[in-house]
Amino acid sequence: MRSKLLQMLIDHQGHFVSGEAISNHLGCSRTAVWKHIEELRKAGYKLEAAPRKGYRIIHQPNVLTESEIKAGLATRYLGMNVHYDKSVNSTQEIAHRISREGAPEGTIVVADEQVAGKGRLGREWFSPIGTGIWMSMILKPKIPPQQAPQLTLLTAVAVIRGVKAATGIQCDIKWPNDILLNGKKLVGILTEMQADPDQIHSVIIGTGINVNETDFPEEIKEIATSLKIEKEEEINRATVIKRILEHFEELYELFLEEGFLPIKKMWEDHAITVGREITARTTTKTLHGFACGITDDGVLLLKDETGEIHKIYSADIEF
Ligand code: BT5
Repeated sequence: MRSKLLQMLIDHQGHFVSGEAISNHLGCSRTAVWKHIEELRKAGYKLEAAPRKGYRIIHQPNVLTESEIKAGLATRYLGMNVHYDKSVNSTQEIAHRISREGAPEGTIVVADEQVAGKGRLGREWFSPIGTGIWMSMILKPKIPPQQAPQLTLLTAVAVIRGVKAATGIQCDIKWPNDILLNGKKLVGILTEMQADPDQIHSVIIGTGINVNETDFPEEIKEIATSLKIEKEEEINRATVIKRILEHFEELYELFLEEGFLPIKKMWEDHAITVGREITARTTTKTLHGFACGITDDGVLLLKDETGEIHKIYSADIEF
């Protein structure tokens, strides 16, 4: 009910919506409308009420509650279930648990803060309260487990498009799981799986996006940035989430129908890893050479100085 009301007010942003129109739309009494409006006010929304005109929205708080994410979200299933907590260890942990307990495909887990946010290989992900997007998506694709890493690249394209749609900001993709803005890390993606050798139970895709951070800890100060730092204005996190989910669902459907190839082409339009000298650090070795491209499966190809081509499945890349 609250998301429907919010949606209606957001759709008419700046204009009044009459109490009667709201009660008809929601199928509830005028008194019930008034109660919902009061609830929204308590949650931090500034709403103007005028006699005979109705209500209009003046200010939306920068919150990530279920109603805020769902209001105006144009997806069919992604984000239809939102699991929101103010503070968690890691949204990945929660997504794994609720997925095992039966949460449907498309469920998203969002938190305002992570106290033990995870990067790859046990690294830490800095996730302070109230500023960024710390989100995990639960997917249950019927694909062979070895194709799951392609979903990291698909997510990168969806995030690039979603951020562009919500803010106008154009970012770049650094293979495999980083999105950079002006050369600094804006987004990290972590793809994890629950699977048997030949069957996926679920893929949990974690996305950490620096949105309204103005400062970072010493260790990442030089390498990290946020949308606010670059745009010099506060960005509404729920809007960014909605646009990302919409692009993700569209690309995911395409991926399930036609495979990775169409996604690969879109990915290449934004990738800055390819066509340059790089150093790739895998867990077992360090390779230097020219990044020639990615394969049709999303694997990075690196040509070393002897001309040998190496397939790189996962690594940290330096330019
Ligand atoms: C990643 O790992 O980039 C994946 C990050 C995924 C985070 C999301 S948030 C929602 C979900 N829940 C989780 O617990 N995790 C996911 P990796 O490529 O290993 O990069 C980690 C490195 O990035 C760290 O060692 C730092 O150097 C740097 N880093 C940490 N926090 C950062 C931040 N907020 N912004 C930019 N860089 C950061």
